[in-house]
Amino acid sequence: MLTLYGGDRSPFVRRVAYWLNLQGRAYQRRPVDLWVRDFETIRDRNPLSRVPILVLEDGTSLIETFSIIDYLEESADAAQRLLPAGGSARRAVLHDLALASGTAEKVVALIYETERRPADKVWSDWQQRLTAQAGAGLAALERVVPTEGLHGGARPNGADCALAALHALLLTVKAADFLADVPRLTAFGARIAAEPAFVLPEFVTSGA
Ligand SMILES: N[C@@H](CCC(=O)N[C@@H](CS)C(=O)NCC(=O)O)C(=O)O
Repeated sequence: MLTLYGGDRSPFVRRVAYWLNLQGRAYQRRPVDLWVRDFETIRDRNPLSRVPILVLEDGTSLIETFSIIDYLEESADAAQRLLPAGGSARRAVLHDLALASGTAEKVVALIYETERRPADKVWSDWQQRLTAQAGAGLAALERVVPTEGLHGGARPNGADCALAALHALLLTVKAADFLADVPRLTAFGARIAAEPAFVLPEFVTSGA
């Protein structure tokens, strides 16, 4: 069986988990503590001690969300794929997926800056830069988040996975109230949380 390493606070782990669910793939989940307990032991799966890691049935470890998604798309039947096969339709979904993923990267960096660093070592200029980048990403996403239904229309697509993962992350941020400025994403997040594939009950709620 496939094994997904990482906890539900990580928007990258979440994106992979949603993708697996939507493709109907069986997998087990392994939350990790990257800060203390598993920092060294996880290195034989990813030398960077980073999640997500997807371990295949033959023991191969896949790292980096985009590479994991590439594998899931490439190895799925056409009907299970969450990205259009090619052309402008594929580029459009990948654009919105990348924007949501890049925004999540900035929010994660802000969380590291404000929650991981000792308070007397927080660099406020950097914090402001990250907040501005995340805010600009969110403002751009507000223009592409659907006002009703899903990004993928009748069926969730890869951009829905990235948007849902970003929304879930924003619910946990202490440093800034991003959700106040993104009503469309907020409504979308509430809608998509009702979809069975987007419910991750086994995940721990606080880990990376
Ligand atoms: N570009 C990577 C980012 C993964 C990432 O930053 N994961 C975080 C958890 S949200 C992590 O493992 N952080 C620990 C670290 O970077 O030291 C991907 O998409 O897989």
